[in-house]
Amino acid sequence: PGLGPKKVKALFDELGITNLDELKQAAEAGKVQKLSGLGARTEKQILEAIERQAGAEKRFLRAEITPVAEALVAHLRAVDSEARVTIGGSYRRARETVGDLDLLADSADASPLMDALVSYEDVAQVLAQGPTKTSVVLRSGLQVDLRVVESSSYGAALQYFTGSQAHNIAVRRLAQQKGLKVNEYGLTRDGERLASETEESLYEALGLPWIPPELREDRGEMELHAGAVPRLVELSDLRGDLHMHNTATDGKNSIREMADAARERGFEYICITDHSKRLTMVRGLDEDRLHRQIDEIDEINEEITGITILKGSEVDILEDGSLDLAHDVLCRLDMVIGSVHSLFKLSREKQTERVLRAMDAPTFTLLAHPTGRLLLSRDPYDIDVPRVLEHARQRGCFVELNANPQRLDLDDRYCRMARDLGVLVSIDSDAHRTHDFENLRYGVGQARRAWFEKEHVLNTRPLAALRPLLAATMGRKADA
Ligand code: DGT
Ligand code: CA
Ligand code: CA
Ligand code: ZN
Repeated sequence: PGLGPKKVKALFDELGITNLDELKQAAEAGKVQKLSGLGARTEKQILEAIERQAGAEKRFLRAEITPVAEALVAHLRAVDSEARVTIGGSYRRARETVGDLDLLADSADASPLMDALVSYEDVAQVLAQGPTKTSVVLRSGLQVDLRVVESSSYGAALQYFTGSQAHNIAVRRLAQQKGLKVNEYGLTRDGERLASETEESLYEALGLPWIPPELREDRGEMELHAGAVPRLVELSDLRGDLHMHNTATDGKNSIREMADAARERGFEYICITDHSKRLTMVRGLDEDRLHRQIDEIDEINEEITGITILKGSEVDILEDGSLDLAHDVLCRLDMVIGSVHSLFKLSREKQTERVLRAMDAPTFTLLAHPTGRLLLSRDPYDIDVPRVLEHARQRGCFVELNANPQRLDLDDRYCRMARDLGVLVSIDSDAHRTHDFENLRYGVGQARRAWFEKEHVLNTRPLAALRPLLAATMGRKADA
């Protein structure tokens, strides 16, 4: 901002600057202020603007800031035990990444809460402190805004600061159609307050049921009638986990340790799915080792109680769409996961054909992390997901919502598409250690954003109902 064509020309002609990085370096070296017509003030403004942009673009994985956010809320609650403290914004909507944290509290006296925030040990910088809003930056670079409102407008403020902006715009449009006005203080008609204390009252006054935060994206939630709001899937609905590793390849815990930890979480089953031989770096299993692992799991199942270990494999999908392991060993498994771990740069056509062909293998059960994205670091590979989902429907196999917080793949939009097609989605931890079962909560958050109810998720099925579904993908009837 503030750089007109003349200044831009001077920067280009005299310093050869063509991008932001070069501009930043030149400004930091004091070269910009020496140009005619620019000066020290402009240089300072340039540096500030670059810093703002860098800050504005930085986002955080939800999983990475969850412990931070929870600790901060606990800290504020300890200061004012009467106050309600809620995290709004994208965090409350369970978005996979979060730009900043929007905290909301109600209290007659805001200052103890504001003081507690600015003096919090993790705060690196105080941007603003006031009676209604305080903003700080934590050491990680995460910005936190705290707003304190009166109890009487808590619901309206929570609704407003939960967003999303698109949802709020739709809410405002609906209010206007009804001759009402809505803002963070409440819903009014001709200046008279109709609703503000709770979110429920606000939505009700608009003729809407309470809308779960995960749905507030202007993706159809404004058309929901009372009674039609989905009963969104919950973490406690999961009966098992179908994708995990162990010490045989790149996992850190043994099969037995994984089973014990899963049983402690109340799971009825897990499926062991180690990598296949093409992944030499992680000592992927070849046919011989997989045969032996199958025997080993049979033995462990004889010994343990309270949980069933299913036998699986995460088989690499090779370039031509064939699977990395021979048919006869795959036939001994309860399920086969297919994964793309190589050749991310194939053309859209080739990548799509590759995956469709893999799904046609007679033993194919579940497509893992279908787009290969790594949040904040790697884009998805180019693949026609709607075609893949339609193929899954025809083939009668399943797709994964990989709950590793860096993946969350399929994403919420594609999950919604799978749901609408009737393709069941498996929410899996892809655990490499027992602690990774924690991933599942982030997967469930993403699933809720896709309007998933329990029935849309494969691994909410009890084992007895799961077995025939898995068996059918492998062309056989369930074992008795
Ligand atoms: P983020 O932080 O980028 O992950 O996403 P949000 O959704 O948390 O966005 P943020 O922090 O800018 O604002 C929090 C909520 O406050 C947002 O979801 C809706 C509401 N809000 C903020 N600014 C505006 C605005 O200018 N217009 C409207 N309608 N709503 C706003
Ligand atoms: Ca935010
Ligand atoms: Ca914010
Ligand atoms: Zn895996």
